[in-house]
Amino acid sequence: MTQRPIDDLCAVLKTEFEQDPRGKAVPALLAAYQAEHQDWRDWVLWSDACYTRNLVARCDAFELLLLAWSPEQKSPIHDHSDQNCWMAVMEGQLEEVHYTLPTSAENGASVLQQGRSKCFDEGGVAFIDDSIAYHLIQPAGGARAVSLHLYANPIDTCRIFCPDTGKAEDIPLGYHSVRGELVEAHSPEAIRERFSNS
Ligand code: CSS
Ligand code: FE2
Repeated sequence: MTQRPIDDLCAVLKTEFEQDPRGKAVPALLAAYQAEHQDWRDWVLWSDACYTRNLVARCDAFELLLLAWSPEQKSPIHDHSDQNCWMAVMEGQLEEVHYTLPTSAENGASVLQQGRSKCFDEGGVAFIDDSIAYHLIQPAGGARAVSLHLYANPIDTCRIFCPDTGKAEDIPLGYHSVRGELVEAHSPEAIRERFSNS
């Protein structure tokens, strides 16, 4: 694999997680990469059907993905499988809406409560984990957007929630491409195998 600035970022992130599993330096590292480099653009794919998930790198400690959002393409409300999630805005603007799941008094049913909404501009870095909230992400301002997501550890499945009933469902998280190559069918095992020596 050719070494690119985004690979240098991965190497630095690896060292960072070895030294500090909480990843204190991650927001600054992602912001500095966004400010200085453009090579990520080669690996961003667009789809009319949904936002795309494009894998950059994966190891035991983390995975790094580029997500490409056309206007109107929002994520479902979802959790992060007990992992940490950082999101750096590479292009455009993204809105994050928080949701919490209190148990209602009536027959134990759970309804989602909408929390704060926040817009992140180019260069901004968001952080979330399940103790903070669940969330949905969508591009803001009617323009497309690209974000760089760091999940520590990698997330292969997450829970998504119906906004009206709070009903949860587990879904697999696939990749549309890996380092610029389209992936037809995603298998977590195949991806793990491919990145096992990186
Ligand atoms: N968690 C979503 C994006 S919003 S953080 C995903 O990885 O598809
Ligand atoms: Fe998320």
